[in-house]
Amino acid sequence: MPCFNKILIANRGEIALRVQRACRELGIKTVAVYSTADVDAKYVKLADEAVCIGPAPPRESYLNIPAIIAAAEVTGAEAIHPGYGFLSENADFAEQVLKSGFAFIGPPPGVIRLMGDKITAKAEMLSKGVPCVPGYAKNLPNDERELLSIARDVGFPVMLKAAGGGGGRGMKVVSREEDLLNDLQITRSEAKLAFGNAEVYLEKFLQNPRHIEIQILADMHGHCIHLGERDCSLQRRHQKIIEETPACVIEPEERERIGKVCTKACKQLGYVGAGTIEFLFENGKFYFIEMNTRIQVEHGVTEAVTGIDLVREQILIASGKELGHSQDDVLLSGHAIQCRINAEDPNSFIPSPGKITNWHAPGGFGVRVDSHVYVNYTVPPNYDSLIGKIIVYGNNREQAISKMQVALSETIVEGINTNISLHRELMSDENFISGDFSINYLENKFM
Ligand code: MV4
Repeated sequence: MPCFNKILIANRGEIALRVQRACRELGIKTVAVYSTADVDAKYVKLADEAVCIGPAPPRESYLNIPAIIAAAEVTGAEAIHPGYGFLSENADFAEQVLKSGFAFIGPPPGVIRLMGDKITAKAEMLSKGVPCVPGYAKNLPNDERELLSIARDVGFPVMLKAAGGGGGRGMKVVSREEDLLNDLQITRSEAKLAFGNAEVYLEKFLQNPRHIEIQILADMHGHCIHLGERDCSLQRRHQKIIEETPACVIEPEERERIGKVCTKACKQLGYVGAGTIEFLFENGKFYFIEMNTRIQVEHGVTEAVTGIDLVREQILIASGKELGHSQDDVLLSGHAIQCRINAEDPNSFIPSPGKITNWHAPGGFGVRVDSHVYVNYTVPPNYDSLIGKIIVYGNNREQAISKMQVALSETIVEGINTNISLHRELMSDENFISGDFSINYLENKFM
């Protein structure tokens, strides 16, 4: 007996295909939803059923809550998987899914809301013993004297962050005392406009950290496990480019320690499903920044080293099953690296939508390609530029890098520009190979 009979996948592209495969393996029927820009998409053709939910602009289709819920109703789906992006971290969506009688494949709306507000998220994590960036985890006062005293205690440079932001939106570094009040007012009004929330908090600005995130899985029965970390430091303008696990800077004892801290906090939070706790890591210390309450683009590297199918687990958890793995079952072995292949100009990073006239995906032992594209597929201009992910798995980091070099050498994409040349360059970059990089590395290298 499958846990659900039919799942609606409220997403597009490679993740829609990824979720569909997990459903099919579990014997669950799938409903795809698509915009008019995605009529010819592979995930639409492969689904058991497909429903058009609106025109190309995301607001009118993949973010159109009534259209998605109506699609679930007419097809008789029992659960909705939101993928990543779009509505995946929208607490109101999760709430409406539940109210309409469907299961939501993700955490409870209350937890999504708590983690979506970066002030309440940080306050929760602090109260549960998770190490955070030193700062002021409340809405800042507007009184200049009070404000200065807070910032001086934390120590300049500081970073102003909007409670409604996250993922790099609504942040400002302040180096000089005389700029603080003005920068707060600017950050507040930008935040009010962008997120409808003018609350801003403050942290010590960490100058050269790595971005390390911990993957967790929690069921409805109070069990929670961690699946190690991912190093996502190689990014540009908050778009991750390369992710890997394990991080070369984390020792096994340190992993166990931070993993326990995370699972303990998630149990106390009543977390359910797959989640990621993001940290900055500097001088051997972890500092919590945000929690992501969705499956992430980079989940495949964790799957490679743990052998655990995270999307399958998400589905089973949402159906009420107990976790099929205890912490002692989770053995991390080998090393995995992911390169995100984007349809973009390799120099300007400007998106490069259009028709793919030739496509050859790499293969071989330890090589996984998650992609929705094919020859003659047209990458629409309306959505993000990810056209595929190459994930390699080797016994150690050196082997994984060699595998990625070979995989990239085999990859052919013609008709559009891609960042494959950038990946080829990075796989033989001295600092990447030695593991000597931080969140600033890519931007400095190409400036
Ligand atoms: C920071 C920081 C330095 N100090 N917070 C950016 C995305 C959001 N998740 C948090 N971010 C940052 N918060 C303090 N106190 C630097 C960043 C940051 C960053 C973090 C992770 C990965 C890439 C980044 C790129 C630029 C800035």
